[in-house]
Amino acid sequence: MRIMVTGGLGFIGSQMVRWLLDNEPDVDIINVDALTYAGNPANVADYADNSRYQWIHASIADRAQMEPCFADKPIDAVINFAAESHVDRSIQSGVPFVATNVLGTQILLELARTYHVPRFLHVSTDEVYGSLGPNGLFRETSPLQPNSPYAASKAAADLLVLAAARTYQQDVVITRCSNNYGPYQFPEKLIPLFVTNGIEGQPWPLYGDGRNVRDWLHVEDHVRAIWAVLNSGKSGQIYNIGGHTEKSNWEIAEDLRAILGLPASVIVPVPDRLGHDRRYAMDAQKITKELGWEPRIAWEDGIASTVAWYQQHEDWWRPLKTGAYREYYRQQYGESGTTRAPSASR
Ligand code: NAD
Ligand code: TDX
Repeated sequence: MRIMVTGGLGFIGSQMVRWLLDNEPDVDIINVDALTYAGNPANVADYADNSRYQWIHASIADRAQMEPCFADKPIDAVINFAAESHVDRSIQSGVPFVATNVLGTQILLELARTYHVPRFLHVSTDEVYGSLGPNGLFRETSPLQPNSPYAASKAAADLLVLAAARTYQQDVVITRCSNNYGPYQFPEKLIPLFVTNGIEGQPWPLYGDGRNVRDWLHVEDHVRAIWAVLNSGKSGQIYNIGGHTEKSNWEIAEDLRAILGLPASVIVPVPDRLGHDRRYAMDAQKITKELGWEPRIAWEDGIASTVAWYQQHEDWWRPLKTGAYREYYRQQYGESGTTRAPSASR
């Protein structure tokens, strides 16, 4: 089976690449990745010479670059991870988010149709559903109410994928997952940012009152779910994926403080993210009932092994926190790392 993985040099896509090469001997992978700031060949360095793996440096938003990737040899499935993925960056400017997440998805859908790719799996997110109050869960039938430019671009892409199913009977499936954590996550996201700042002796900028809630899932459980949906999901369907692990950002900080042995003073409240969604929580019964998928990695084990990974892989994350990222960080959080002004990201 020849699978095109897009965004396979990022956090989740690279986990998919490594997992497939380790566990599915009949799968060959073409990894199409534009190598943005979030893409990193080091994420698949151990697999770069594998005869079943190939990386093509191309943007999904550029049809001329993408067409040869489809024309070369038949592809059995596309798994579309490629995206601009960071909410705070989308608050600075939504333009790259629309280009990759919306236009890029449409270009992929059209090429997959032209070249008769039997199945297209689109990786989406819980953020398309908007924000919950203290109770309730997102279901696949919940309305789309995205709030950030990032979430709106992901919701737009989902609608294009569903339109392709309806209009052309294209075989598509959509997965919507909650917040992932694990190794190789770019240190702009909450957990790797706090862990690496903790190791460096830097403060933890906690937005607003720190009571915003996310539902956390280990990235390995996410890629197992994607594999189940790719193989057995019903055409045209959406599958929620969640970890049954709701935690406020305060609770995350407290768990990380306990593992790293840091004082309470490491947590520094900073001004809130604009339009900050209060709570995400997934009802993932459909994928469990239909496909038998369930999360396997308990939070306590997953977070301990994740922190250990960052402790053991300073060579991976230290270079990422320099250069252009350092500039972005200064813009977001100020020189001290604690003076974040909401207007800085307007
Ligand atoms: P990431 O930012 O770590 O990686 C994105 C990858 O896509 C990078 O390798 C980047 O180089 C590549 N890319 C960006 N623009 C591209 C383009 N135009 N053409 C080709 N490649 C391009 O993101 P991630 O956290 O691994 O997320 C992967 C997918 O999963 C995204 O679609 C995201 O919306 C979705 N998702 C993420 C989470 C999460 O918690 N991280 C949760 C649910 C869904
Ligand atoms: O410095 C920080 N301080 C802080 O309090 C950062 C970076 C984040 N936060 C808060 C904001 C959120 O409530 O932590 C929570 C998690 O933030 P992010 O790691 O930026 O993730 P989130 O905005 O929830 O989005 C993530 O999950 C859904 C991914 O980045 C998306 O790609 C995915 O779709």
